[in-house]
Amino acid sequence: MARRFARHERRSVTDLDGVWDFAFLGDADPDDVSAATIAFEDAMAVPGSFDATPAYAGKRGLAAYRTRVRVAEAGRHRLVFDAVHHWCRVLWNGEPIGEHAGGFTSFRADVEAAEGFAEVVVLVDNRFNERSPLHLEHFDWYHFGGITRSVELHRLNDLWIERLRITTEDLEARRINVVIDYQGPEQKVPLTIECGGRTWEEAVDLDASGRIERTLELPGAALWSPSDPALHLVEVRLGEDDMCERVGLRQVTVEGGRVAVNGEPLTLWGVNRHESHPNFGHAQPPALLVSDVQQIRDLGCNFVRGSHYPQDPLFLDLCDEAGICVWSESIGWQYPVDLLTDPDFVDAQLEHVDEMVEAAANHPSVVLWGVLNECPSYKPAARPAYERLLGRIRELDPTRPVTYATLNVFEDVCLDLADVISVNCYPGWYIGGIEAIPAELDRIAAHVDEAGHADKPLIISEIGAGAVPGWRDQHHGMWTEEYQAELLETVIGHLAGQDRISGLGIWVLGDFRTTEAKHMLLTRPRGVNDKGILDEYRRPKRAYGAVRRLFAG
Ligand code: ADA
Repeated sequence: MARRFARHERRSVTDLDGVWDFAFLGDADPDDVSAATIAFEDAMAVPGSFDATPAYAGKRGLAAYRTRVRVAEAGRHRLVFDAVHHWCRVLWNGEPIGEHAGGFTSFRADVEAAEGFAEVVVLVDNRFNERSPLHLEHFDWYHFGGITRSVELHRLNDLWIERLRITTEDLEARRINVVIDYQGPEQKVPLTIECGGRTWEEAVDLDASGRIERTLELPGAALWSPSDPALHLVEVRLGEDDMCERVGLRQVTVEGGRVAVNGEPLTLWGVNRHESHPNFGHAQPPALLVSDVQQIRDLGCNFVRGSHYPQDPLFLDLCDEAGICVWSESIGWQYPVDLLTDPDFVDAQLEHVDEMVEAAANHPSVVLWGVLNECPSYKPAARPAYERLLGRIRELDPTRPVTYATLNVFEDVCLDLADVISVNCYPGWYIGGIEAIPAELDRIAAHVDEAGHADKPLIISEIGAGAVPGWRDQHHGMWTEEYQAELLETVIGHLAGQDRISGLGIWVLGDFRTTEAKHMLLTRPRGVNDKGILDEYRRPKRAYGAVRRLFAG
C-alpha cells in the first residue's frame, strides 16, 4: 500500500494493487448477481476509476472486479480497502463477506479462509441511489466509481492490533499517550513499544476491554511544526502481531483568533484540493500526489483544505513531511435540510466521520476537522445535525478544533458550535466586481465579531474565479486567466494588510470535472470547474504565478 512507512513488519500482508479482471454489468441489481456467472472479459487497474478510462468513460452502473489471492495458511484473514466508490459488496469464493457505502474512507472485510487459492470479487456501484446516501448527483464534482485506493490482504492470528491512537499529552515533557486497541482472548503476552531509539517492554494481561493505554516520555524528541516537521515512528508489538504509526509531537490550539501549533499562532495561507484527474478519476497515483504537494509547497502554502471529503492517506503522509497544515473534511456538499433532519442520513454521516477520524487522527498535519460543506447552517432545523456531527468529532478527538464552511455567514445559526469560523464567499465572481472584494471581506469579519465570535479564528475557506485555461483577452473579463489572477491578487493583498482574518483557502488548486447535472454544466465551461489555479492536468495558469509571488512576499 502506498504509504511512506511500513505499517506492519511481522503481520503477513499481501499487496493486492495491480490489474484485476473486470466486467461492467450496467443496470444490474447487485442482489441478482452471482459471482460465478460474471463474464470477466476486461481488465482494470486497482487503484483506479473505471469510469475515467476510455472504454467506460461516464458510465454509471454496477461493475465487478476480480482477483485471485493465495492463502498460505488457513485462518482469519482481512481484506483492507482504502476506498471504493460509492457502494460495494465484497465476495470471497462467491460468498459475501462485507459491504460498504461511501468512497474516500477505508473499510475491512474479514473471512475465515482455507489454505490455497481464493477468488475475491468486488461488486462496485457508482449509481446515485439509496445504497450510497452520502453521494448526491447535484454536488459540484464528478463522482467517479471504482476501487480507487489500495487493497491489502492481512493474515490475522487469534490476537491482533486493531488500531493505534497516539496523541501528544504534554509538549514540554515530550509525553505521548499510546492507545492500543486489540482483539483476542484473555492471555498474558509480551508488549514492546519502540520510539525514538527507546524501547519499552513488559508482559501484559489482555482482558475483555480490548484496550491498552500507555504514557511514554521521549526526552529531547524534536517537535512537529509547519517550519520544522519532525516525525517519529511508534512501533508496537503485541504477542505475534505488530503495527506502526508515524506521529509528530505537537499541540493545536485556538489562540487570539488564530489556529496555533505549539502555542505559535499561524496565518493559514493555502488552497482547497479535490482528488480528481481526467485520466484517473478519484484514484490518485503516488506520482500525482507528490507533484500536488510539490506545487502546494512551491506556491508557498502552509495550508490545504481537503475539499470536500477525506484525502488519500499518502497525501496526508506527504503533508506530514512537508509541514503543510490540513483541514480534513467529511463528505458533503449543500445537502438539503430534509436530509440533515433524516436520522438514517445523519447516522450514515456519523459512520463516515468515525472512519475519517480513525484514518487521519495520527497525522500531525491534520490541524482541523470539518463537516458539511455549505449545508443549510442558516436553518434552525439543520442545527441538530451540526451539533451531532461536530459533537461526535470532539468526542473522538478532543485535541483538534472543529469547523464547517458556511455558505451564508450572515444568517448562520450554528457559528457557536464551531471553534473556527470558516466562510465560503465569491465576491467578484458570483456577486459584484473585483473592486467590491475588500469591503465584502471586511463586512464578513465585522459580522462575525458582532455575532459574538471575535475570539475565534476566521478563515475564508473558499474564494476564487473561473478561468478557462489559456483563455486571455485584453478586456480581462470573466473566464480569462487575467481576471482570475487579478481577483486573487486583490484577495491576498487585502488579507495581508489586515489582522482579523487568519486563513485563506483559495478555491481551488486544480480544475476538476463537475457533475453531469445540467444546472451545473451550464455554468461550467468544458464540464469542468475552472476555478483551479492549475488546470486539471496541473499546468499552471496565470493566477498560479500571481499567488506564488504574493504568498512568498
Ligand atoms: C462552493 C462549493 C465548491 C464549489 C464552488 C464553486 O463554494 O463549496 O465546492 O462548488 O462553490 O466553484 O462555485
